[in-house]
Amino acid sequence: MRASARARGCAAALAAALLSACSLVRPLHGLTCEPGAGNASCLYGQPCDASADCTTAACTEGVCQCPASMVTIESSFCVDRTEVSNAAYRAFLATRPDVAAQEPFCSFNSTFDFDDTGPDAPPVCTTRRKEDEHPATCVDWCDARAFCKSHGKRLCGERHGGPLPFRGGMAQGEWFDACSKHGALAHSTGEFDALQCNGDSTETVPVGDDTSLACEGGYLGLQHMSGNVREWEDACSDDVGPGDLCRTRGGAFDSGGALEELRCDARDERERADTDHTIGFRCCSG
Ligand SMILES: [Ca+2]
Ligand SMILES: [Ca+2]
Repeated sequence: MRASARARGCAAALAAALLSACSLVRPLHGLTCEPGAGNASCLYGQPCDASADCTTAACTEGVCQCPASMVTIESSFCVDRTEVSNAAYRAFLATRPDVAAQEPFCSFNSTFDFDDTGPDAPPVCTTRRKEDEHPATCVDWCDARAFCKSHGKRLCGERHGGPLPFRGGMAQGEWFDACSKHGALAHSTGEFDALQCNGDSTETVPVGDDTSLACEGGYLGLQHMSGNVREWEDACSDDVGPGDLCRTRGGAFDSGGALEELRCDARDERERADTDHTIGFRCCSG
């Protein structure tokens, strides 16, 4: 039964011409798809027994697919429909995630909490929009990484995972591909849509949901890739610690409507430990 389910899943994947073979090796991890191993070794379209088998973070009817809360990009990988919300981030905090489980370059990060209270919090963070539906801001790069990891996802970076070269071209990687519809769009909405997107204001707007199509694009279902909050990406200058520079993408509400800042290929560098009311994130998988 299980073997035949696998066979069906594999056949479906092949029939859809999603991937060249069911034994495809994950490019960056050297893993071969092993349904049932629970080691996130199977790519989009490959067979699976459980979601833990999939790099996409979801196994549906025996095939690795993108979760409903993500958009499928070119039958290859998955990107969160929206920026991560305060509600989602608070749910993560409620699980009491362990800060000791971070990589050495994040060992400085002693808390995953929002940096919006107490005497050391940046003033702009103490006044950030904290409602459930607004984006999670005032979290550093390591906080964002840990959140994504807790969901079987990752910060968007190289296709199928791993960091992008910090000094490499900006027109590459999962986040850019999603925002630009694989290079076809300058902004996620094509021409920047100043009415629908939040690129010239004083605060965030809600991240959006299935009933709100505000600032939708590059691919259908994605929202606020241009503007609202700039988004942490897995692209850092070094693997040392809090002072490493890491990229953010897409511009934010404080971009003053500057089209150059809001482009899919715009670069904005912030320190890994930086927290700001203009910086949020979303996750990728697959
Ligand atoms: Ca932190
Ligand atoms: Ca954004």
